[in-house]
Amino acid sequence: MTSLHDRHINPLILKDLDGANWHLADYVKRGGYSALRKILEEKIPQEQIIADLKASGLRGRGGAGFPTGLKWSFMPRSFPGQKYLVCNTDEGEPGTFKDRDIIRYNPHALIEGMAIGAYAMGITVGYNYIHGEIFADYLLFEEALEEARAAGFLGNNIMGSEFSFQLHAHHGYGAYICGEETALLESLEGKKGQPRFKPPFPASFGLYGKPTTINNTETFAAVPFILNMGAENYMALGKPNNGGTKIFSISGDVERPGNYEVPLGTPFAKLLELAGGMRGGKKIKAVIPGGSSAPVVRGDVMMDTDLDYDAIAKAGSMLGSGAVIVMDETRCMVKSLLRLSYFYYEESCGQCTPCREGTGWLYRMVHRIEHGQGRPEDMEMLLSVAGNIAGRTICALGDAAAMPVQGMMRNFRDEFEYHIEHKHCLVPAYI
Ligand code: L3W
Ligand code: SF4
Repeated sequence: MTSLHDRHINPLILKDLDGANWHLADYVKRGGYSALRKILEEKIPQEQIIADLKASGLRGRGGAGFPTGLKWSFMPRSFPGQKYLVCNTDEGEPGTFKDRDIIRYNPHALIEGMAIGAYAMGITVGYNYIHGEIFADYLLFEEALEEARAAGFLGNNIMGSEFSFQLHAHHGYGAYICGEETALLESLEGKKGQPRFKPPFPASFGLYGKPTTINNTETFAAVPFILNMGAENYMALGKPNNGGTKIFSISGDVERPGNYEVPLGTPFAKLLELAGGMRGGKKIKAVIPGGSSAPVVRGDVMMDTDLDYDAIAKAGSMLGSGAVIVMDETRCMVKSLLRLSYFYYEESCGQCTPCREGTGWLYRMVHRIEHGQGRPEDMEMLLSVAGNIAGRTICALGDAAAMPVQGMMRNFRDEFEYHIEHKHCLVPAYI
């Protein structure tokens, strides 16, 4: 799936891309590296850049929505040893496919954003950890890094200034859990990718135990645009607490799945319209608005919901990474949950008992309901197991496995009960 269409609204990162214009010269023609140049030429103070990011309202685009300016302010500027900057391009959340398009079509926006971050936090070394299953994009990103080094935008004394920043790419091997920030750091250190207890957060104990700032690809890529257009103008694109634009990866039963960059606060109905509407004119049944970890929302509720952190939370779910999975009236919710439950069972790293055992338990229960062997007590048991995973694990994968179950029980309980009672599906297509 690609973003190579022009059905965006006020796009920044995905504007005017054609698949061939990802090179440095094209990016410079689009105004690229001017934010970094201005910072270095005018010696803009580090605190000013962080203040601008805070004013822009930019929130982490990887899933948690943590305020970026605040995160950057955690980096101890006077720390005597090595500090690191890390980009998380380990995009593995089912439904999410935006970050690969950024490194594929606009890699220099990410490189410039990371260089600005490194300057603002006084960091000299950075890594971009790229998902193992997009190896061709990793190779392209390596090419973009070479272009930036050759032009003096990376390396020693960038653009003749005193600022030096070495940026390297690293590819993983496709494990979902390596997208969790501390598992990513373990993997980058060459160890098994298993999450660490937090706190301490990477801000104080990160890569090789040193202070580290980790942001998502889209977060870094937005930075040059924010500084060029001004923090207030960026904020004004969205709405308070939800500044700027967001790339939504829309998939499922829509006519034109793909990546659409729109202002935060855009109605879901408008995004669906950009994506060509429901495939074959079918009726909308359900939407998972923020990647597979987010609870499902009923289609009619979603049609009245705006795409921003607060509105989606009000609808009982989360904006997450912006992966919008649309399901039409022919979709069986039991079958959908079966697929999701298998994913988390398969991807659990196995460190914590509630997640390691609970994800398998959830999967086996949904499997028997789907296959006509469900028992009436399974309904409460599903909720009980999910409730005993959520909040009791080292990392968010436990919560991510529990939330889809809780969302399905809240919104489509009748479908599960029907499966158990009649031993087949309520949806005509599956009978
Ligand atoms: C210093 C503190 N730093 C928090 C930092 C923390 C992290 C960020 C957010 O999960 C979510 C998850 C998935 N001092 C701090 C602090 N930080 N308090 O802020 O932290 P946190 O713990 O809220 O979230 P997280 O562990 O980063 C991320 C959800 O995203 N998700 C997953 C998406 C997957 C992808 C992908 O495949 N690309 O994006 C989808 O919704 O469930 O809730 O940096 O260190 N006091
Ligand atoms: Fe591993 Fe699951 Fe525990 Fe996360 S919650 S550390 S994935 S076992």
